[in-house]
Amino acid sequence: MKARQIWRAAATALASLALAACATMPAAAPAAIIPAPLSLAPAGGGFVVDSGTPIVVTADDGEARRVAAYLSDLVERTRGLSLPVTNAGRGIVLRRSAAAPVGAEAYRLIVSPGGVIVEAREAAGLFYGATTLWQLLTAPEAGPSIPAVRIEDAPRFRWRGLMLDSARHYQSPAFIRQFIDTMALHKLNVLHWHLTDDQAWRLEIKRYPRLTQVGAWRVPAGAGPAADIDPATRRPRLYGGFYTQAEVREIVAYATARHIAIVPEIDMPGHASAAIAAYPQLSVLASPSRTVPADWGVYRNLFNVEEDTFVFLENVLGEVVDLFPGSYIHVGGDEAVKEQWDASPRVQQRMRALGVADTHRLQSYFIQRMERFLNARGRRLIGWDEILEGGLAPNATVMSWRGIDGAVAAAQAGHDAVLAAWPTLYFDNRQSTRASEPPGRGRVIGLRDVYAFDPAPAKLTPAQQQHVLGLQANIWTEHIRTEPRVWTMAFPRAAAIAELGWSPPAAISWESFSARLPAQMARYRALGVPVSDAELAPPPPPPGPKHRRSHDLSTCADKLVLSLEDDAPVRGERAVFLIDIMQPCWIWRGADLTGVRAVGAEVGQAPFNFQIGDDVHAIRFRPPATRAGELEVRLGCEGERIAVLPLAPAASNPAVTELPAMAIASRTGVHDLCFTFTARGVDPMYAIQSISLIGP
Ligand code: TNX
Repeated sequence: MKARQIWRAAATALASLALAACATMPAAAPAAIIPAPLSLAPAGGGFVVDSGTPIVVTADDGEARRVAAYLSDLVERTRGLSLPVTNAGRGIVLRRSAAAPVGAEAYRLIVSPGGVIVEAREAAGLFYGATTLWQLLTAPEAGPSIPAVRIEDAPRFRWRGLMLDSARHYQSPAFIRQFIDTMALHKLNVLHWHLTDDQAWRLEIKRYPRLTQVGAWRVPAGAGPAADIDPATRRPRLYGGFYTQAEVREIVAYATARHIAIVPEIDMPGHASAAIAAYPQLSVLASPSRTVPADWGVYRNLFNVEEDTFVFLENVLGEVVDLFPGSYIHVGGDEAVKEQWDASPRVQQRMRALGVADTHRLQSYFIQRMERFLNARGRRLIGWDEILEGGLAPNATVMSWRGIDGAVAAAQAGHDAVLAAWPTLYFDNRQSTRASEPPGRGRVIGLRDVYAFDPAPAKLTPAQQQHVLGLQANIWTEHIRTEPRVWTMAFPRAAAIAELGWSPPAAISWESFSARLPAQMARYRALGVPVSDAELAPPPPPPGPKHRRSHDLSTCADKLVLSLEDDAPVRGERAVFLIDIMQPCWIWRGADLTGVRAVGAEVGQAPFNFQIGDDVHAIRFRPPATRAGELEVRLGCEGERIAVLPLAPAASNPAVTELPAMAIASRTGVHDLCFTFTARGVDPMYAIQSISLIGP
């Protein structure tokens, strides 16, 4: 007991010393709170929290008791302290109070030598106050004593979100819950859940069981998966999964308890191939494909506009509304190429009957019908910015992904908007040039780029800015195949989204944010969440003078650069290539050829599984001289060809193959080496894994 008191006194003294030292630093830095609070005033002394410190709630406040239990559990898991929840005593008081700051999400947090008080008008505010307290308890300087402080806090925006694509790749319910947990610790409050797409339908709909029986399963693209025979069916093994309604109800309750609204997305009228494979009568075509496709990109498949199809979609939305209690239902609306509608006599006939002049207006008619259905059930429709084309539904909210123009147009028309702008808020982009980055889109969007996103663009007048509900980042998962990779792509970039969405403009400072980042990284470690260390890791050593991986080379153009995962082997480690699929061509700038006698290469093949329409004809190759084709090495892309490496050894190996090195004439000095493959077509597409210059 004695020893403990002395330790406490020492800790308190240390803490106040630390505080004195911190007084000259920016206010937000020592507290290491992300997102930074609206206001924070350090005070004298501190309060010791140790095992046994009670969390005190009034007996009749069930909400406060729930927040207390949540906080106690979190502190136990991440600090190893066990804080009992009680109805009396000196410790951490959680209370709802009419004297608390105004706003459902606002709270006040006071730490003084006498104890901690978290107060808010509503449960959400209390919850956010508790997460801030948890951050104080897990800041690097958090010893047994937390420094005295007074925090008054409230969010800048109402919509602070992440979109997770569970269609392209499936994540387990356990993952979704942990993802929700982690969002909540950032005061993020919207999970936009992308549940249907061309490549899968992931939500159980009782009335239409084939949506998940058929629509949730596909054979992944490429030769590897095609040859991976499932002994049970003697057909290629299917990839997929879906969420049962029971699982969804659990997930929704879990999110609700963490003050996160789930906005489900049922994509229409495009991105509909999986639904059409399950119920071909929904198609514009007479005999559509009965299998769920596995290519990425934009399919031409649209729902038809028969009355039965609207009834089908309304029945689906009826079940969706029953499952998801939040205000917003997302109906997609993106990338609906109108080709099939334009070409179909039956669709044209329906358009005449409906009095709709063109197919853009038909999309508008379609979305408006869905809006009427949702509004009648007390819900609001939200869609991607294409729902502006052909006329916006009267009460719709626009999710602006093609830059911020959709938000500008929506706000000008008096509609609400959410910013989800490509490319900065697209977390399928890689976050550094390191070869260890998970696969993704090739553009580099680092933490700092995300943090620099302006959620109040000057292009919007102050009145229009009132219509911006907030922002979200989108985690599209074409190239994010596994759960650990979702973590890495999402965090800590989502911490920047949280701060942009919550903190006041005056608190937005990269210097301050990056000073708070190490504490946040320690929290991720304590939570067991495998996030990206791209921002804090030392820069990778410069690539060697004789060996380069594709990520260390430049692409010759910047058309559609992907960091693409090999499709083979089907199980186990796969190679990742940096490749511009519209112009597969790599440059090693300034290669020193002095003494180099031969060039070697490791190459892999990626299935060309991209629906890019006529753009595919713009991908050009030089003609091959041999059956399997060749890798050609030139001095500059139009210059002298100095080596030809036949691809025959790679032709029968779907995984990475080391080609025999080819001798080159001796040269001196530095040169730009250009690498291209000869080919007759795009599929499969060869890619460079690495190049070696072989010396004397
Ligand atoms: C465009 S953004 C899409 C998605 C893709 C994404 C890939 C939007 C509304 N549609 O279907 O997954 O690009 O980055």
